[in-house]
Amino acid sequence: MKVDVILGLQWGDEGKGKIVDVLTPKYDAISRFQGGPNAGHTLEINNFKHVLHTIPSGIFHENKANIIGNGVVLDPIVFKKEIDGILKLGIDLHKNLYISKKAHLILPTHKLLDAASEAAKGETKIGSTLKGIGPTYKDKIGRDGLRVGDLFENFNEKYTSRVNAHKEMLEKFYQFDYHEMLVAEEKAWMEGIEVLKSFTIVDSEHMINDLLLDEKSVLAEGAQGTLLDIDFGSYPFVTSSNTICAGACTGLGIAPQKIGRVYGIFKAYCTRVGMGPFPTELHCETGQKLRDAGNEYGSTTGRPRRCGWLDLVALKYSIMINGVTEMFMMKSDVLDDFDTIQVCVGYEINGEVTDRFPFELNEDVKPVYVELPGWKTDLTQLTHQNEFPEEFNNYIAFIEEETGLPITIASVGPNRAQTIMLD
Ligand code: 2SA
Ligand code: MG
Repeated sequence: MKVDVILGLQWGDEGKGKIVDVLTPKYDAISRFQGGPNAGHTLEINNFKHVLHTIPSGIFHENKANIIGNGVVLDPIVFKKEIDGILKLGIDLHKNLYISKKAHLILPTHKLLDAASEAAKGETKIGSTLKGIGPTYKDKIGRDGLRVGDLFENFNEKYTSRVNAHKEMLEKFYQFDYHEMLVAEEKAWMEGIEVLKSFTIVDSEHMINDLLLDEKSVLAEGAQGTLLDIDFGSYPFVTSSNTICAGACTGLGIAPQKIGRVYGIFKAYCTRVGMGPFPTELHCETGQKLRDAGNEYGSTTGRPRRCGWLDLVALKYSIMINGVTEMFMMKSDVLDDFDTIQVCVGYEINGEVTDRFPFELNEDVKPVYVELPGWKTDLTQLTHQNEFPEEFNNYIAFIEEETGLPITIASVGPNRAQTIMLD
């Protein structure tokens, strides 16, 4: 068996949580391979909305293994809150949640370093979610990180040594006053690790490869999106992990030939939360209309998301980097009320039009649009492809033709039921 991967082709918030939940019945195990509580995966079940940050989106189905892989960075405070929230729904995850020994821990001081670093950048800040993601991955790559597996041996010593080093940085480098914040955070953190330790901590790379040998199917759930990838995103306005398909190999410990299908998820338009370039962004009323219709506010931080038209230059780049095999188009219904819809098919850079994603997306990059007629129909009530208005079919066909890939799911609303399979 192989691992199928599901990932975002834009700047995150494409609707991965919903789709993982829809696909879960087909899989035996669901795993997260990168990122941390900067992710907000929203699931809406029977009109009840739940946002997950660290835990894989398969948990609302029984008898599925949910695995937090080695590539993830885990904050015990957020983890405990998530577990408590799910427990309130009557679901105890102790039997079907597994955590990699090699996943790195977000320490309370990592979050303070994130805040200090963003404050020091001023105008040039990244727009981080301030969950400590960057500083934790910095320590991981700098070979100074603490892992879940470290909780069981001489932990206090290791913890104190790391935290002291961070304190020195906060004081000397950033002149950041952390004392009060740290006291409160440390208490919650220590409570969090007790909850964490009550779960099954595993060698997740062995677990996943054993599952494959046993003919079990595994779905790898990406977080954020391809255009936020540390290598291929709009650096430095990116997150600190590999959000792309290759990240599933390193973040789970599976070989490239064990990757099966690669599901690429995109929204029928574009959004971005945080700073950084966004060629098709709309600063006008149309952008606000998209934000209102799509309820585009960050599910982790509540920040308004920037909105714009679909960008096929960026989408094709993401497809290439990930080796996408099929696409799912999300939030199609958000475009229900537009007379015309624009799609970016090229970038004009210094008078020349290209469809290649450039090294830098600066103000010289001007989107070239094709205008398509809107469908002016309420898609949310539809249940089958044969009910689609002609203009919506044309929109799908246009994207398929431009990208050379099939769109196999069109989502027309937040509920599980509003997921239409296409022939
Ligand atoms: P970070 O927190 O240091 O990784 O932030 C670096 C950049 O990555 C962006 N980023 C995200 N973009 C979209 N969605 C994300 N998750 C949340 C959501 C975000 C929220 O689902 O809505 O609630 O605000 C996410 N996480 C990180 C971030 O905006 C920076 O541009
Ligand atoms: Mg999100």
